Amino acid sequence: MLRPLALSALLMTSPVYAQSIIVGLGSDNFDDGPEAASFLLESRYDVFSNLGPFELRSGAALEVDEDGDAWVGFGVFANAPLTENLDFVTSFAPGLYERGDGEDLGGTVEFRTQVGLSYDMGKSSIGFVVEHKSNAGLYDRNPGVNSVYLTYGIDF
Ligand SMILES: [Ca+2]
Repeated sequence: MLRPLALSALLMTSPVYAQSIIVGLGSDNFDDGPEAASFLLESRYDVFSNLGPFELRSGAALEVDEDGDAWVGFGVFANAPLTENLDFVTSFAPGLYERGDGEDLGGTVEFRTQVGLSYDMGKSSIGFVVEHKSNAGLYDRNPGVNSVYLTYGIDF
């Protein structure tokens, strides 16, 4: 079920559509175990609005980890400058989770919330994000899972 969605996410991350692409390497379930190496791929589109100090962008995200768990989502990404080059970043994205051999998160719909920092290097950026996935009680079981990523972004 997730394969067409994953393919769509990959197409959406095409430079033809995206303003920037972010790749990340990290750890799924780093705090609770079993931990798994995880890969992140995201796209960001143009700023569609501002909210206080935040620039708001829409974007797509795909995560696949070592134990075969996958999540794909689409949501809102916000960043606010802390210094000339350093941004506070946060995002919220509803998504779909397909369990491999890892955590049973309770069901397919899982919401991802991120906070982190991003350092702007002109046409690229490096960052660090911590994230939490939860189904917000849609299912009987909702253990949630936390992940961390180091990220590298390229602007087009
Ligand atoms: Ca996992």
